[in-house]
Amino acid sequence: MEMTLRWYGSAFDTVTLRQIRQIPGVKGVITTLYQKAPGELWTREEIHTLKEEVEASGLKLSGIESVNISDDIKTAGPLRDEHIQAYIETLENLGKEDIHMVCYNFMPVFDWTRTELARVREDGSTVLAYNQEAVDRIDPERMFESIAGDMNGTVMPGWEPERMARVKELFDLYRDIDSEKLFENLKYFLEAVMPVCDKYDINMAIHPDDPAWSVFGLPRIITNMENISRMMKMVDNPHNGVTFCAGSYGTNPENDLPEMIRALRGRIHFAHVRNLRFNRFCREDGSQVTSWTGEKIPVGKPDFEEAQHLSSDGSFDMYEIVRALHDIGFEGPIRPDHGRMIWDEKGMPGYGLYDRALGAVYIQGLWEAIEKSGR
Ligand code: CS2
Ligand code: MN
Repeated sequence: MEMTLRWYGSAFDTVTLRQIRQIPGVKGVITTLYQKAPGELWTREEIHTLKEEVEASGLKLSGIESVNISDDIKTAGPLRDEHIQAYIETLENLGKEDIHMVCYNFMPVFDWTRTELARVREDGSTVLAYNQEAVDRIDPERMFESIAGDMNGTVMPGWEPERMARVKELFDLYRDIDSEKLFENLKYFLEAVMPVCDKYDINMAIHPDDPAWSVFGLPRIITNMENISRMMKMVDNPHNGVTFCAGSYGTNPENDLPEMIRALRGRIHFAHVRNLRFNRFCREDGSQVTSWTGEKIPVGKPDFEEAQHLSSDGSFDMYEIVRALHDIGFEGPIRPDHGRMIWDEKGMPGYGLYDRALGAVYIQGLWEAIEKSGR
């Protein structure tokens, strides 16, 4: 594995490359041209400038998160082919700049969904949290307003104010899109980009839907092993792989994360490792769930909050997650995912410096122990 941190670029991030460079063991960043609208072409010069900036700080540009997919591509709208063409040329330009991993997602309207960006925990830190009752109560068109006040002046991925201003229109676009159609549109997109990925050895790494169930009646497809297998089989090419995001698949406690990782050997191109704590969960029929770690989760509409990376603070067994990645010989970029806001930091919720740095070091500690004990 190659330890990295996500960085949004000097114009958007509160964290600097210099700070990232000082986190023990972090060798690279996962970044993006954050100002680009989905569907827009990334020129080779723009990519080159970004890469130079990263390299000047002593870090590697380890991959892109994300080259976002436009709503026209997701819904087979009138600009689909034009946007796919721009995507192909963007991949070509990335390939020419020696960048070989691209994370993206296929979630309709919203990227990840949380109802709180700053839930206060017992230690005074704040975290992102999700409460199903709050989702059921809220008018989806007001979702952005309800959390915007806690963004600390940052622009959060997938929640760009320009897009959110058109949220009603976006919902209309997806009116006739069910999961079958979304799968079809994903297939169309993947088939179109695979040749350029083959040519430049670019790994496409789809990010799961978060939470791993349908929200506001919108279809969500990248949620469990069955659906990932379907996605990989429908365009059967090793460059068509996944971002294994523990915190996103893990929102459904029935997703056995280590087992999924083992089943995905060779197709995980990028890993996001974080922990969360379930406060309540139940299946759609109201029944109780025992999670893959053996935890019997109190029954109720889902409520979870993000936790420290440490196993002891959340519901996941982080040792088992890291061990599974180690066992499949995972060599790609890995990053701590959302961190808590601690030590009075003000930054993008989930993407401050301190707690993610702690996460990066903890994951490396687990990795070293697993490696040495296996010898
Ligand atoms: C999220 C997303 O879990 C995560 O990493 O913060 O913003 C994610 O990066 C995107 O959905 C990937 O395209
Ligand atoms: Mn993630």
